[in-house]
Formats: sequence, C-alpha cells, structure tokens
Amino acid sequence: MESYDVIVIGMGGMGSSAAYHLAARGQRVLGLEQFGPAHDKGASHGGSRITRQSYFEDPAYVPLLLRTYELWEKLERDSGRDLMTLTGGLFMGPADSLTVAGSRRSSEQWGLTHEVLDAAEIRRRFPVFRPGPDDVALFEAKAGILRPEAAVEANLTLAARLGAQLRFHEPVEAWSADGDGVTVRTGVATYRAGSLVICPGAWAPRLLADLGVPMTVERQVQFWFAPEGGIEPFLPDRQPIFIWEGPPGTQVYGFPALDGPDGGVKVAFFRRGEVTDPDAIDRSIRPEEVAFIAEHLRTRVPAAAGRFLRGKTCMYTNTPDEHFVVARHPGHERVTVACGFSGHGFKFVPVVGEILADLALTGATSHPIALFDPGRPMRG
Ligand code: PYC
Repeated sequence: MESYDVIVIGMGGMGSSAAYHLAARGQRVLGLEQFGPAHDKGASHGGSRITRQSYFEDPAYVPLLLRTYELWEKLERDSGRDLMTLTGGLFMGPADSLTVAGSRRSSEQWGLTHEVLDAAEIRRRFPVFRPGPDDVALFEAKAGILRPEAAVEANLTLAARLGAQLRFHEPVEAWSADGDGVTVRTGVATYRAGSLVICPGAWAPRLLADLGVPMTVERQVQFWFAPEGGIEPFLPDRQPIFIWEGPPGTQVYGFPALDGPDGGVKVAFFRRGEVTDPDAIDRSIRPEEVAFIAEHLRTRVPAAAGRFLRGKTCMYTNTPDEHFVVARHPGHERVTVACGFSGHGFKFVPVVGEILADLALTGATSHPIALFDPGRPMRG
C-alpha cells in the first residue's frame, strides 16, 4: 500500500493550497481530486473572485486578510502567474446595512484606509452606478479581483514541483483514522498516511458527516453581460468591484470587464440560491434567472444590463452562521478539516493553506481561528 506523510482530499482552492504549503515544508504529500485540475464543478472557478479587507462579515477576519494578501503576492512571485488585480471596491447600500456598516466597522477597528461616499459622490466618481438617495458606499482601494482557476493551477504546479503526488479523477470512497495514522480508499487504491487534510468543498456534508456542523449546499449562478454602449466605462481602471445591498435577498456583486469586449461584465447575487445536491445540481441557466438579475441591474447599473452572454453555476457550502470551519477534527486528532466557506472563502486560499499545514503538522496555529471552531455555538 502506498504511504505518505499527509494525504489531502480535494484539490480545489483550499486543498491545492494545503498541498503546496505541506510540500514546501518537506512533507511527502498525496493530493486526491475527484475531477480534473482546476475544474469547474465546485467553487473555485468562474474567472474572477472578489478580494477585500474591510470585511463586513466580522472584523475577526481582518488579520487573516492581511496575511492572505502577503501570501497572494508570494504565490504570484513563486508561480510567475498574474493572480490578483486591485481595482478598488465599493460596498454599497443604506448606511445601516450589513454591507456598509459592517465594512466600516472592520475598517475602523483595524485602521484600514477607506472613504465613505454619499450617493452624489458615488455617481460623480463611478458614473456607471445609479445609487438611490439613501445609498452610501465604503470605498476601499485595496479591494480587487482574484483569478481562481489560475490560482489553483499555481498551487498544483508548485506542489508537484516540490514532490507532491497529485491524482485526478480519483473520487474518495471512504476515510478512517486510527492511533497510527489514516487510511483513504478511492475507486483505484487504498492509501495510508500519518495525517489527513480534508477540503471537500460542496461534498462536505457527505465526507464530514460526523463533524457535527449542519452544512447546506447552495446553487449559485454567475452571469456575464455585454454592456450597452461598449465596455470602456467598465474597464478595470474605471470600474471597481462592487457589492451592493438592496432589499432582503438582493445583495448583488460585480466585476469590471476583465477580458476584453467578448468577456463582458460578470455579476451575481450573493445568496438567494436554492439548496442543491452537488452530484445532482442543475447546471442549466434558466431564462427567468437571467431576466431577474437583468431587471435588478437596470435600476442600479443600467449600462451593464446589455446582451446576456453566458452563465455558469457554482456552489456555496453554508454553515448556519456563514463563518468557516477550519480546525482539527474534534473526533480524530490526525484529521484536519476546512469547509463551510459559505460563499466568501476564496480570498483566504493562501492563508488557509498555511493554517492547514500548521494544524496538520503541529496541531496548532498562531493565526486567530477561534471563529472557525466547529464546536462554536451557531445560530441556525
Ligand atoms: O467574498 O467578497 C466575497 C464575495 C462577494 C460575493 C461572493 N463572494
């Protein structure tokens, strides 16, 4: 039976980063993935992801964000890939909305550079947006765009260069842990290792059923539109990324036109997806969901609501409080888990890889991860 120091299950964003960090620390690593490299079946695809530091979800994320920015720059240097583009970010809505008030709270608590803009100033500086009279925005220059597929490829390439064995199209059927190590069975072989890191993405409810965290998988759709009147006002040096909170269930986010006229602008709702099963998800794009988001854009970013170009599904794996789970498995000291990223995890890929390597090798990390404890009280 093949044996390793560490087996990592799942080679999406988090798992590929863990494999890279563990291999860089001299570990003999096996990485297992049920699909191909940098695939589009989970939550690490779609050409772009938001990065930001003025974190409305909780100020406790900010130290991790400061570290993840350093590690994104290091990953760019080590891989020679272009992974992060800072375009600035607008976090908009009523002043007391979570998006605005929460971003402000994190910025003020951590002394992050930011500006608060009223509706007139938003229109003056960023004319593609049509804020209502009660909308304000927090502008953060350090927000921007990450390239998810390129990031996964960078991690995989660097991990393999450091000796990691990476096996694709090899779904895990079962894992177990005992006093001496861990066993992982796939459809191809059975492997042993000293420890196991599980980064299952949307397959968490199945692979981590004994974790004690009730997670639900949500179907999400990313949409690309060709702006009316051309892409110039939407180019990255003129349009920042944005998250805009409107009436409940309509927190919409978007990106500038990154990939020329044929690429279009990407927009999506942040939450309002239906609960799904990762193996049975409907990957078709329904005309009514295109019509709904186009209608929403017409009142807020009207020039973006041009011709619909394409759509792509992905999945959020939500915990009840929408905070992550990153910890030693409470029932198995040789097993470390990272899951429940609840739609806002990708920017943390490098720092989560670093934390997983710490936890797998020493059982502890100097990073502040109390918020991600699977045993925390969770509203639900
Ligand atoms: O994490 O910034 C984020 C985000 C916005 C929309 C989806 N994820």
